[in-house]
Amino acid sequence: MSADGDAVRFEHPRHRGRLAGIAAGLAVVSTVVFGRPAAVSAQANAYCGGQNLAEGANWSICWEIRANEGLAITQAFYKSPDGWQHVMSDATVAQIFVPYETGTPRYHDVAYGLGAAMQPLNQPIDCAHGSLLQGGKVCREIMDSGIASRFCAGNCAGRRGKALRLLVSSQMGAYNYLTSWMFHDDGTIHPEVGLAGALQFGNTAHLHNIYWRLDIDIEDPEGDSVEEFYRVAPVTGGGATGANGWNTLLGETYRPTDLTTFRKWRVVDHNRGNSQGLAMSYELIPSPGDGQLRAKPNEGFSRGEFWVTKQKPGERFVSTDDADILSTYITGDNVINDDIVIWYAVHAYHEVRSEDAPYMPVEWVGFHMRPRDFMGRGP
Ligand SMILES: [Cu+2]
Repeated sequence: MSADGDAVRFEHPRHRGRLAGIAAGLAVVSTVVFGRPAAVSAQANAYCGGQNLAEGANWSICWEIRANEGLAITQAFYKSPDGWQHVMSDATVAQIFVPYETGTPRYHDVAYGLGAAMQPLNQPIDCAHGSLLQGGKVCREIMDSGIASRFCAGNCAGRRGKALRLLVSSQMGAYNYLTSWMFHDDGTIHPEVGLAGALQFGNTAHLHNIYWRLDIDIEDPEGDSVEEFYRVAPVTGGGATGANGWNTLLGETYRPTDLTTFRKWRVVDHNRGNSQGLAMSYELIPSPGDGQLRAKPNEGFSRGEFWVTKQKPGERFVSTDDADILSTYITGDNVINDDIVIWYAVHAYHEVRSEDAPYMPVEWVGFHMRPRDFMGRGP
């Protein structure tokens, strides 16, 4: 599906300066159906080809453009020392919710259409070492990602890392959102949104709450569970000792971030072991310094940063101007040993500064997912 052929057609609320119902905009998005992975060790070329197949930095990826979410990663396979392995089936930015501290406006940018608002990229500036695809609106690039490993014992040895990156730019009113997915050669996935453009309402403070939707499938869609990490310091240790563990989330739910316990989450398949016999997983690491937003009672999607739901066709969005959608996906289903979807929100507080005019320096907001016992050793 292309953004041009299936764009959401309605007046852009950011241009009107007022809100209106746009729920109808979500209805026009076509349903994309994927087959199940053919077998362990398949690669993305079993699902897509041409410009929609991106390969490099140990990754093999399918992507497409959707009217609402913009850039969607539809398959991701990683080549570990153990061979090609399936990591992810579908991943998108599912909402950018932008409430202003004065109470209004409260924008729901994915409902308005990040894909419909995509703009051509400028090769030397936006995509210096990559290729422009989709009529110049998508940049595919292999990037240098710095020092990847280093060890010294007499002589020093190191490895330079690289990453496969896909990037698009959407102009939403005065704002310009850059959607970026970086796939590092050590298996780390780094989704980011770059906040750029110009200020929409002068110096009014506001938040950009960015929700990602991630269908992580460890080797196959089945058999996945979600676990939450904690670190505690037993009183008996006098502060000198610590202990940690993982708690399984039993049913569909939402969870807040918690820096005091080093909270993070992982999608784990207890039916799939690495060459050391450990359950294969991918973990989600919150960004340090990220805050929390608990908004209006009818904005239930703001009750937590991390959500887990059972995978169901059509459950793709967080909210519209009129509706809290994500909360309605929490229906009590079990999420143990199943095909599950995780949702993660990052909150960027924008206290306007003089340097934001005339054009804002890009502020990148995101998080990391990385393999945990996914392979038997490091790359
Ligand atoms: Cu802002």
